[in-house]
Amino acid sequence: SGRFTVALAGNPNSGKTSVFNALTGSNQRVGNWPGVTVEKKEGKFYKDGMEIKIVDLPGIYSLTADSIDQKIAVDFLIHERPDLVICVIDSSNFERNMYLLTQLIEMGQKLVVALNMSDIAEKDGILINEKKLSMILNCPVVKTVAVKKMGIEELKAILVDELRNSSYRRKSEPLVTYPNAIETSLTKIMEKIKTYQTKEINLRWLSINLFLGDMSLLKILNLKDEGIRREIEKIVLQETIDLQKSLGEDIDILIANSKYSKIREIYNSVALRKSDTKASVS
Ligand code: BGO
Repeated sequence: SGRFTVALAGNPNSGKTSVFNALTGSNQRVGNWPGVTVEKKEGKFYKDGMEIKIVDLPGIYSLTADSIDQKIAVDFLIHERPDLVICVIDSSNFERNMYLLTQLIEMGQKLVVALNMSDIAEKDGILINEKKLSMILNCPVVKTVAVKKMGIEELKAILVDELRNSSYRRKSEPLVTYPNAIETSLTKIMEKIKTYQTKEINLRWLSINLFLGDMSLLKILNLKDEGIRREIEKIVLQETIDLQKSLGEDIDILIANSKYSKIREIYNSVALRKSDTKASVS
């Protein structure tokens, strides 16, 4: 029993609103995110003596802070620390949608993945092995067709299980690794900032995003004074310049490339295309 907060994340058009409606029914209220005119929807459902509040995050492609919607989502995850995040994936656009998911994993969020639009994916001849995907991502994965309310009861049951007592333990090795030079710089920054760590902020995720240029994230750390903040900023900037010089490419491109190559590798190992089976038969 108890009360829990679950955030609903996903790309625009992934079917997030449909999942939200299917989970919460008429038990919803609409307001605004603090300080902005972006709509905030909350709803809840009850199951097995638990009250599960669902907070619908804005539809986003990424967790970097370069749009208001993305900043709202990141701020909520950092400061409100939901008990769990549902990541809604449009299965018919798996690789594109997986980008946000890799960031949520990197951030260390406790996750349940809803492979939505699985009817469209299957019509397109794409069959995703959700058991295998679950093993790779180390979190539950459930297929849904939100408009038809398919998979929603299963999703609710999984949420209850996960909130009670997750059988998934976060792996210590990261899902996505970056070129060696970047990893070395990340380690250096993590060493530098770890004494100022607050809350359960994931230092690797934080360091990656400092390299992506979001210095405002330093606010999360418990820095003693302005001098330390400036010192860290200086180190990050110097490392960034050195990396770009030695790798000959912008660091944000290299980081995105590593994520996409991991996503492609995952997709190739979990997705069966109907044309593949035809090809192997003939
Ligand atoms: C329209 N399967 C299928 N086939 N469609 C789905 C599924 C699913 O699993 N889930 C959602 N949809 P949102 P975001 C529409 O609105 O929930 C559909 O942005 C239409 N509208 O019904 O809004 C869903 O919140 C006219 O479709 O997504 C919606 O993430 C013609 O996907 C769309 C056809 O879902 C986006 C569809 C006037």
